[in-house]
Amino acid sequence: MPLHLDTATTHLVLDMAHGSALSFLKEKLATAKAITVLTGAGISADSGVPTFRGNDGLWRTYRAEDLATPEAFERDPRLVWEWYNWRRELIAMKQPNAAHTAVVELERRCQAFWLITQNVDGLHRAAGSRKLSEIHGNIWMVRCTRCGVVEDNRDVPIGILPFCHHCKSLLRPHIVWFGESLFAGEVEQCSTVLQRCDVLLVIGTSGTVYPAAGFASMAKNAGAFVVEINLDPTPQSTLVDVSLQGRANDIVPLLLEPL
Ligand code: BV8
Ligand code: ZN
Repeated sequence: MPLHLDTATTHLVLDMAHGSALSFLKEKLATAKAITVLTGAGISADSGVPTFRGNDGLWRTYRAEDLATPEAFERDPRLVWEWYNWRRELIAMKQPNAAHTAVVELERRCQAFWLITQNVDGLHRAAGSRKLSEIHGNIWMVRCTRCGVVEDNRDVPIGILPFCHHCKSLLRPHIVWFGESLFAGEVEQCSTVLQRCDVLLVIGTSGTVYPAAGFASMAKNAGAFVVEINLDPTPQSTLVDVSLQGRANDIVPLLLEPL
């Protein structure tokens, strides 16, 4: 597929085969003073973690509103815990992939680096990312519904509701559900790193869930050069400067190769 400039917008849709475009992007990243990365389920797809809205998607077997909402937990905490325990068992056997590792390398190379992930699978942390916001929470963390204590708890018993050992109240996944606000300070932290970055990489997200779905335009409006890496076009593909279509596992490491 040839490199073509869509005159209606300023974004380039380019085929990775175009070495010139690739070296342009590598140069951009190598000279950037501040880099922000936004990831979604697509970056973990190559580790074997199902995405939400793809054909093998997690929502396919379940409906988000039946499970990832405070109302669902209120109504049937056992069902919601069953779903999260099923996902925990699935994710526990997965490893970070080359895209996760490349993001860690970017953090090492760029002083003013920040990663915003929508993923709750913990694979960025497992790969070595430290400058990150897990804005939708982390599937390995639990939170007490009463005293609010948050703990890393990897052995929630299957089929039995977990209770807080401080106050004996019900524990919930420390995850942001639909209709819930992000954790205090996270949106401010995200807007700081989106407004300051020279380059924003948007990797593996369908751009459908807010507030994250608005992050690419926030960075673009603040003057960032925005690169989208996704298997398919998304609602933000026409907004970004460069749209690289392919697997994150293949593309992201390429951007870090020597110039
Ligand atoms: C909020 C935790 C303020 C669950 C998730 C009405 C009432 C209340 C709120 C709203 C409302 N209407 C709209 C809203 C806002 C709502 C929202 O955006 N809804 C959407 C559905 C319209 N947002 C919220 O509620 C947020 N809070 O707004 O607070 C507020 C509060 C009260 C009232 C009003 C406002 C909270 C949102 C957080 C929800 N929690 N996760 C869990 O994980 O168990 S969202 C869920 O979707 C995941 O976190 C996931 O990360 C996220 C986004 O999905 P993606 O990561 O993009 O994954 P997806 O499968 O969609 O796409 C994968 C992409 O990868 C695809 O593009 C695919 O092509 C690509 N891909 C696949 N393979 C590869 C690849 N790319 C590259 N390489 C590959 N190999
Ligand atoms: Zn408690």
